[in-house]
Amino acid sequence: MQGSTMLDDTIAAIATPLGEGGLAVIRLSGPQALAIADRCFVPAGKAAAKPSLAGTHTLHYGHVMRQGRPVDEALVAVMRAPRSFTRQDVVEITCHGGILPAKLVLEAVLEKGARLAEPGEFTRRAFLNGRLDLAQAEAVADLIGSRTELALQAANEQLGGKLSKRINDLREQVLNILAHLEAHIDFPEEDIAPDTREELLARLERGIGFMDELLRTADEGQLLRRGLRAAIIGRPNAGKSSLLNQLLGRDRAIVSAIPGTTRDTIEETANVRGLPVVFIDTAGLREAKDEIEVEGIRRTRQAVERAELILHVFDASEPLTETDERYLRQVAPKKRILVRNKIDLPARLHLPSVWTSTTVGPAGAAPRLSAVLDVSCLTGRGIEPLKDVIKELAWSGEIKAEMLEVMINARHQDALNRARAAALRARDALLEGLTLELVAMDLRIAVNAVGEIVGKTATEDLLDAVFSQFCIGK
Ligand SMILES: Nc1nc2c(ncn2[C@@H]2O[C@H](COP(=O)(O)OP(=O)(O)O)[C@@H](O)[C@H]2O)c(=O)[nH]1
Ligand SMILES: [Mg+2]
Repeated sequence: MQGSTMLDDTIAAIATPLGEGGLAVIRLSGPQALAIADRCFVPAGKAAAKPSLAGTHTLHYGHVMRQGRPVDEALVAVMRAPRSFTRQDVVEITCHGGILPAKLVLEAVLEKGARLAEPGEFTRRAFLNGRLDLAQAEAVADLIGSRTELALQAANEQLGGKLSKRINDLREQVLNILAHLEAHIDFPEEDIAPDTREELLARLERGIGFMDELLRTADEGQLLRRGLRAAIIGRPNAGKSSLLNQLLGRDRAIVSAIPGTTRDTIEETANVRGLPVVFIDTAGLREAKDEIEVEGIRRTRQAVERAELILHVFDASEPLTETDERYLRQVAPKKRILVRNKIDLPARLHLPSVWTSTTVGPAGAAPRLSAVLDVSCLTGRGIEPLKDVIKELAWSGEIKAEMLEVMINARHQDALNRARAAALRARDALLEGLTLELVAMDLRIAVNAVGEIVGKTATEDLLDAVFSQFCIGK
């Protein structure tokens, strides 16, 4: 069971990634944190204080002991409640960063009475003790997972409470309207005055308008968090692997003149004008000659299906082939960039205009944005303009600072959509002069849904869903 209802026990976990490194940190939180540290840590020096006697925010050198033997030398940091991340007593033991030292230090504290923490349980305690709201807690995970500085900036804004403030304001607004209505429900003989009704409607409209504004940041918020998926496709030898290497700025994929060198899909994230873009170098969609290739092609198909952007690479020194055209047709419904590679060589490629005009799709299908660019993966020419186009197609318009402040995630989007639907129903009911009870009911749904975002109205299930996505030790 998650620790939400049992803040009275003491949890422990390794807070650093598993593996060999310079240092590892084992974190403890709970009423017994200091007592447990006393039982397994021997401070060096005669005058040294035990953790339970140490002042808050102090650091102590000594040895972690287990079954009478020293496990490792360590630095112990003591942070007393409420001045800690969880607002409980927290002890952080920094030891050598091997898998075994970290594991044995953890064993030692578990043997002395701590319980192994669940994923995200430290942050969950910070939330339950009012140190962070739910949107801020999620920002901690975003911060850890951020892959570009822009994503980091957005996570920091959310952690600082910018989104939470706006959500709380919105909730206040709707609550206010609700309070007004409820006053009228309590005195049904006094019918709601027409100008009051107008005023409430106007306020409700403003609230809905604000929800719309927030909802518009959802796509970009997703993009910053998980990155845009861009599949690099094209016939063998067109220069797909060379393009991946150019976009990453390093040699990641094997480049060779032998067709079919790339048999598996390779995924790498690059920072493109501040956006994390996951590039997928594919094995090509040609007919397979052996089993490995069959699997490679299956993965390519999957990569293409999941991609939000296609980079279709052509060899500009060769005429268009039947294979090129087949690919063109296959990915026609997708947002794509046609990349004419090898422009350092004499040009022999002619791309029919049906494929190069910007919004053409196959008959019946929705037209999709596309662009055509010339590059040379040999000289690097055209790579920077290509990055500009990728950014433009992924993120229309400028990346504005105030947008970063409120970049909502999928959970917020879902809650806001429910809030918006309820607010619209309330507005229509008010317009149609339906009973105020009905209006109030929908407004209450809206208030609760908005409250979910910051965790004001949060069920155990919701908390489990949010915190289970964290790593252990966070
Ligand atoms: N001249 C020239 N050769 C290139 C260029 N890009 C790639 N090549 C060569 O084309 C061949 C195939 O490249 P590769 O990236 O492995 O193609 P893939 O099969 O599509 O992944 C290699 O010999 C590359 O050196 C380019 O811009 N100019
Ligand atoms: Mg390749």
